[in-house]
Amino acid sequence: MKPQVSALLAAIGLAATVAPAWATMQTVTLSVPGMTCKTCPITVKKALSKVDGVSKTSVSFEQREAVVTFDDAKTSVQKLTQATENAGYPSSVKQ
Ligand SMILES: [Cu+2]
Repeated sequence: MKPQVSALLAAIGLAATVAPAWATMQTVTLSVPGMTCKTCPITVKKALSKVDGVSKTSVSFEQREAVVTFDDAKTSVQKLTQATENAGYPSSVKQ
């Protein structure tokens, strides 16, 4: 391998470890119909906040929804809905 090629690969590897250039913050609204009382959002918020890459979570009991801001390089919508489901509150993306 030519020296300049390995140097380039090392630079790419370093960049990917430190901060992927393609990482973007995304916000998704999840419909969480299973919330039945005012303490349910606490459980849902806690479950979502524990997901690596989630930076902000806002759960509304009245709207039965959770608005989540996350780093799409670290997590995905699927992981978010999985997290609420594991906590006992299946959710889906609100369109
Ligand atoms: Cu409840």
